[in-house]
Amino acid sequence: MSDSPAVYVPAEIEPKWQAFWLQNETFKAEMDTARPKLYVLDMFPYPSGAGLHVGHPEGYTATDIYCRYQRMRGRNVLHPMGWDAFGLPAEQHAIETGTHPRDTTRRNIDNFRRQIQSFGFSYDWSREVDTTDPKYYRWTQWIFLQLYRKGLAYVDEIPVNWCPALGTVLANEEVIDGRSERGNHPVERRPMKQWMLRITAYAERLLDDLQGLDWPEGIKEMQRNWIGKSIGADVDFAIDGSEEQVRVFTTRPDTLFGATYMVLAPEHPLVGKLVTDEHRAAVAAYQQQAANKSDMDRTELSTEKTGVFIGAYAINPVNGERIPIWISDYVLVSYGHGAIMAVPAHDERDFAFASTFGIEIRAILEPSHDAARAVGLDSGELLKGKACWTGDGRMIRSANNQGLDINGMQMPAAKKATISWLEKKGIGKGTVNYKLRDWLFSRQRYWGEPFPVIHCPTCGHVGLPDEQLPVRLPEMTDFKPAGDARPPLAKAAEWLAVTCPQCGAAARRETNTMPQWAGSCWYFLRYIDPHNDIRAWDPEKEKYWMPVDLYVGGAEHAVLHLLYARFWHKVLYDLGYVSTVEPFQRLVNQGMILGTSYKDSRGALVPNDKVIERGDTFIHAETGESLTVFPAKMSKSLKNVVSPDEVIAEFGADSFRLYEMYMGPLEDTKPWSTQGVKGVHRFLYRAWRMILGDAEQPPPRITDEPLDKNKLRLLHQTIRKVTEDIESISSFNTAISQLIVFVNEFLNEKQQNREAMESFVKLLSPFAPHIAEELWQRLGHIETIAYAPWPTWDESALQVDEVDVVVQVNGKLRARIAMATTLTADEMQAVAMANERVQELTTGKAVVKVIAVPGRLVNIVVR
Ligand code: ANZ
Ligand code: ZN
Repeated sequence: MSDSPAVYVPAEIEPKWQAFWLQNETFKAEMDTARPKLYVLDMFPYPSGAGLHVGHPEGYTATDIYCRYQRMRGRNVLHPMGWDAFGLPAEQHAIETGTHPRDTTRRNIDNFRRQIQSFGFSYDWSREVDTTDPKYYRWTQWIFLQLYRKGLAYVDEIPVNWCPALGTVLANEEVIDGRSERGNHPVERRPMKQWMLRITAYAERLLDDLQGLDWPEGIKEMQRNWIGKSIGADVDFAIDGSEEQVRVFTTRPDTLFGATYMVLAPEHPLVGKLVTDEHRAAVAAYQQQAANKSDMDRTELSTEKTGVFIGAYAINPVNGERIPIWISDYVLVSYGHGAIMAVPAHDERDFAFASTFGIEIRAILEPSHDAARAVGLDSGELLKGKACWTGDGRMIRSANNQGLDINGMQMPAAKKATISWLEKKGIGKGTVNYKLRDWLFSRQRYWGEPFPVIHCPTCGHVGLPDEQLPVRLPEMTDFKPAGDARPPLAKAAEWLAVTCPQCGAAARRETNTMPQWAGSCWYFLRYIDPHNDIRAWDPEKEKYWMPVDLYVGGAEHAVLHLLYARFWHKVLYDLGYVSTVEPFQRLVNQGMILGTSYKDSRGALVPNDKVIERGDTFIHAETGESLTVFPAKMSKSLKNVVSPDEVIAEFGADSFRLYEMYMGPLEDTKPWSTQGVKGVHRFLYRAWRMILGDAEQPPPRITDEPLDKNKLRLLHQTIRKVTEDIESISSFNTAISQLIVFVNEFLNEKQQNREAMESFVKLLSPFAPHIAEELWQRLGHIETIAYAPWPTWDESALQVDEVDVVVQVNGKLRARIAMATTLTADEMQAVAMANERVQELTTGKAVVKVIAVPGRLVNIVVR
């Protein structure tokens, strides 16, 4: 072959095979009910202007290995890729430069596609989706309408972060200490009409169904915490001298006898009614101050407790005591009922508050001696109101003359007894609360999906009929917000005007757009049937391909994306559009890849372009000071971002892929090292040389002559190890180690066994597919290796021969032990020393010398 390089040159083979796969549609997936399917999904990227970073190919390589392996095992594999392309950066770029977000997005997608294809991933490119394509978002809008018609989408007036200086609403992440992250301008909370999705209606199912998922336990736990189910009770408190009542939610109804005051959220609707004239001014001032704090800051345990007394008193229903009512920002208006009964002896935040304001602290529960001792609690202090105890214990001081006596009970029994007493009296009941809030689903942005909803003066909100989809984004050149917190779309006058589909009156379109999460809530369903213009997807295809069997991506999506997608999926399930309750059966999180950074002796960070390598040390280019190396998150400012394009140009895609998998278990955080890439590159070079030779080494003769026992065993060990490691998904690194051992053993032979070489190439192919295709072809195959049958191992070939080894102590025969013929002298010695009889004779004595003759004898000399 004239175009055959004598040595391994990735640049000469990789683009060739990538073109081959694309032209031949090698990885095109077709529904085939005769074959078992496998749906393997990557979290599709946001195509940023910066291009791919080294974290992307980590997960993509892992799924690619799994897919290529499973195809060779005969599975019908669906493995698609697409673009999550709506979002803020393209819009900000548009505001700064006037470039339309669509153009920026298109350019970035082209660059991402080029980069991803340069890795040789086995995607079915005919299924590519782009969330910003009207052909795609038509169906995002359609799903929204399904939610809307089911009563799961509604408009509510809720506080948003409004920045007057920037003239825009900011996301929580964009606000730092009450000021805008960009520009440091003051931000205020102001109520605005927003679209909300009723995810809370699915809280219980989102929680329950986690059970059946093959996900990392940590991610499940994060979802559980996010949903935050609390079991407790609602209790109604009468107000002294008023008809009003205040309802509180408590997880500790057992502590009612210790409730010595009550706290309302500053925004609680009853504050205005209950406040006495004397306290009105102070209360108003406090409310003002609380309005500008985030919920996060307010509930922080460590922050100092603030608040004011409003002059009114509630009646504690268990003992009739008057307890003062305060407002404080540690009580959130959005949780429970926005009001609490405060039990300072048994709740940390209440304890801090009561201590600050001199309110009575009354213990009503005593821990056991052991429990108190374990944390150094002095029970005497607790009883005197000088300490707080949040654990379990025996109830004290907790009885009234109206049929409630929980003294002596432990917490669970006391809770139960109190709840049934409250229920009998009609002043409370057992309830469940969730931390999960409804999902704020509108953004005041241009570059997002328009809502398929209009506002009619007579009909109110009207969802558009399906025929009117998609509602396309209007052409605009000015993407700045319209001022006064109105979104940019409010300026598209022509686009805004519509007729109401219900009554025909002149109406206006909704000007908010959907958040970036929308498109990623269902993209895995569109991949199934991406070109369908009649439906979002075909039900038969959905039944065949769903659920996603394996989903790989970063742990940063542990909660929001994965929860939102599960929510939509359940709604679609209830409507009969999908056949599985959950979308993603198995989830694996890839770990972060860190860069290399440097710091000087004072601990100051030194950007990488100011560092010079001197042998094994690193010095500051300007000061000459020697620097310490440490792994750190890759960042532009540290100039330690590794560019995939450069690594591929230097070492090739196969080396890149192999290196990222060789760095360690998939889930671990790992530091990048270009030295490491060199190492695996050398391995690939040697693999090539093993089969085809190179400039110094003539190609071996490929024969059918049988392998000797040791080589045969190594071959079968390698097949087994690589197979099992790929199945685990996590330990690709040890599979690669085994391939390296194989090459070390087989390298430089004048003659190679065909079956061994072909099996090796197959085992290598999921990891390094370009070189594998090339070697496969040069071994005489015409078809792609992508569907060649995966090799299987033979248990009998793994068997190790054993011989009886004679074990002597001081020259006398003491034992005969069966040992594998493959053991080294050291291993034989270890086996001999572990023998019971030998131990009897050697313990307490000094071992002077050990002689081991492989396959024959071990002699131990002791004194
Ligand atoms: C009395 C009590 C006594 C409480 C005690 C706790 C310990 P989780 O578990 O997170 O659901 N709470 C209720 N509504 C609140 C609100 N809107 N803002 C801030 N705190 C609120 O927490 C439930 C507990 O948090 C409730 O139980 C209530 O305090 C408080 F020894 O009631 B507890
Ligand atoms: Zn109308």
